Amino acid sequence: MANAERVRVRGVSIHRPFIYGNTATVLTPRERDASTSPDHTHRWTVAVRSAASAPDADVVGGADDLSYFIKRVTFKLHDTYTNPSRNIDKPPFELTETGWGEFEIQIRITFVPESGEKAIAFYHHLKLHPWTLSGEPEIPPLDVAMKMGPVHAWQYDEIVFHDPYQNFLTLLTAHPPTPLPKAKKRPVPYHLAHPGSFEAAKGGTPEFNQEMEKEELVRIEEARKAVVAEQNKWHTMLIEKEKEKERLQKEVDALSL
Ligand code: SLL
Repeated sequence: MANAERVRVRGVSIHRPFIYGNTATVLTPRERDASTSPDHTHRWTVAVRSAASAPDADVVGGADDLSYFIKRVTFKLHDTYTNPSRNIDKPPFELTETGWGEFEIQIRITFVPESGEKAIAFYHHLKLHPWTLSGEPEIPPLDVAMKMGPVHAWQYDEIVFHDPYQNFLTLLTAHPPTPLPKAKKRPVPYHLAHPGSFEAAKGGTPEFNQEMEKEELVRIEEARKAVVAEQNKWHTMLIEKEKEKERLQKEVDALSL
């Protein structure tokens, strides 16, 4: 590689949106009978994908091939799995398994060598059981869960590269990500906007859209206001109690004279 390409472009940050998460379905009684692990109840797929979905695809995300900047994705499963550390070296960067329990999956993304970037690692909580509203039983029975359709648990994120090498910057700009759809056309890939997966199943496979970011900002702002209001309430309470303490202390002092 020519030396000029190994120059970092200072002051430049470039990002790539991506999603990570899982989809899970309940195994049919027939699938369970045929399985060598009859205690397994679900089939799930964990994946790292582009945020935008391909038109009419029945998967969440994955419109773009990310292998121009991702070399390997390692999914580190629970120790109950044989060879828990699974390397995926070509797209799609995903892994399908069966099992009976939820657990934390460590996801490690290794970038192409010309990036000069360190690998990044984070966790995803493998979700098998449907999102429920508070007050509902935590985990619906399997036959009910099966009727509710696939469970989707996906997180949107952005990988930011600071001061990238010139050659890596050239590579990234040659692969602009497919933009997310502006407006909501399908259900969103988590429970907040559509409590209960029945609705999700009716609306088809969920997808990320640009409105979700604005909606999240509104939620964050509302939460911030609620925290400030709560702080003010307790601060007022504290001052009142301190005054009361002072008053009572004076009474005690007067009595003990
Ligand atoms: C739980 N803490 O108790 C979790 C552990 C483990 C999940 C979940 C099967 C592995 C196999 C499997 O689903 N393990 O049989 O290969 O819920």
